[in-house]
Amino acid sequence: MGTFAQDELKNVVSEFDLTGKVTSVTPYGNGHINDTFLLIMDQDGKEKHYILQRMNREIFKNSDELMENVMRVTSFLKKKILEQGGDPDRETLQVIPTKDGKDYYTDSEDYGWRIYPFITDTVSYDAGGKEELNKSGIAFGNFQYLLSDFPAKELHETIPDFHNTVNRFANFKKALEADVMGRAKEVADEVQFILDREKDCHFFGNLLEKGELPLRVTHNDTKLNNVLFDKDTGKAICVIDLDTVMPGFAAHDFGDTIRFGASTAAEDEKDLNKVSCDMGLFEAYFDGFMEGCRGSLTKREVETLPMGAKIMTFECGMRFLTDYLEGDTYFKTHYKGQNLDRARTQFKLVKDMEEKWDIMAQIVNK
Ligand code: ADP
Ligand code: GN1
Ligand code: MG
Repeated sequence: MGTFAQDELKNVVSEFDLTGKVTSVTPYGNGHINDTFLLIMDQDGKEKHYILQRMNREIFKNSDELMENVMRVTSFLKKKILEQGGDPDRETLQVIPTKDGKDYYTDSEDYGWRIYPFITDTVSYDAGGKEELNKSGIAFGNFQYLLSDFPAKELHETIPDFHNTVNRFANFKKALEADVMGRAKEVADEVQFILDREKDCHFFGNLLEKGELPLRVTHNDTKLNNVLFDKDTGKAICVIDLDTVMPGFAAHDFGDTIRFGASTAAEDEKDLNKVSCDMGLFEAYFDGFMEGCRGSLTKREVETLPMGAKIMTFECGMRFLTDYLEGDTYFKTHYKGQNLDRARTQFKLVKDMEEKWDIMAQIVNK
């Protein structure tokens, strides 16, 4: 993350409709996209926590549209949660308005900033066991279920072609040909791995064209650390990071958690011997996801879940390698070569999933 002066951060906070005094603003979380801070305020002697975020304007080109989506989705969810007797203060993000009633504040460099109440007594995980995977499956399945009658046409496409794998492949090839950093020579094996699987990129697009799969309102970034767990009950209570809620495939939401959460190692693990896709975690997430979706998935959708896991992992690997070739301009990195390490773990996972194909098919057909 870039460096931010405390005064600058405090000035930003002063633009929002919040009472009290700022106690501290410190970098927070492990997201790869936005600049996220934990904001602690003293409000009449009470300590209150918030999440302050500077939105990534290089990635999300239109903050107005992005925040319009977030407002639409969060108010829709709030209504549904209330109807079901839940607690919207803990089960959905809510947006703190600025003093002049806007959903976000634009600074002098044209960056958009937003504040969410911090959902207290929760924790997010970068790795989990069966219990966490199962619970997060229920949460992401339920998220999709709650949004099943959301008017999808009202959503802006915050990142065009976000999970268009064919497009991601084309972008990868462009980056490879341009080779602006001179890094292509280091990654010949990874390049070949991708080229060998070009036909897989067409899988979901083809099924959509043939009318075999429905488009749903999906989250599109179902990483395990994009769901908050209640510290006391252990339940996954709130799905966060709503920047990419857009029409998509159920299997993509399923697959993206498997890619990250069912891996036996970190996303940037250097020792590939440690990296595999754990079938126990796969099954735990599958069971939770099915429970959360409450029977809303078609038989064909369920059959495509293993492919969702493989394609999301493959696509993410391609995106990491593309970013490495382009000089690490998209994902936040903390050391040189981190995107390459990330790409390698993804390809190791893809290979492992290919070897475990029958087990995955058996689990989803049970
Ligand atoms: P990014 O798009 O960069 O991934 P996120 O919106 O996912 O940013 O936020 C980064 C991290 O901040 C999350 O993984 C989570 O740990 C934490 N976080 C975000 N919003 C909240 C919230 N409202 N309450 C508690 N923690 C939050
Ligand atoms: C990013 O925002 P975050 O860290 O939850 C990315 C995802 C990738 C993921 C890889 C908007 O997710 O698509 O799968 O990194 N989000 C965006 O870890 O590009
Ligand atoms: Mg995130």
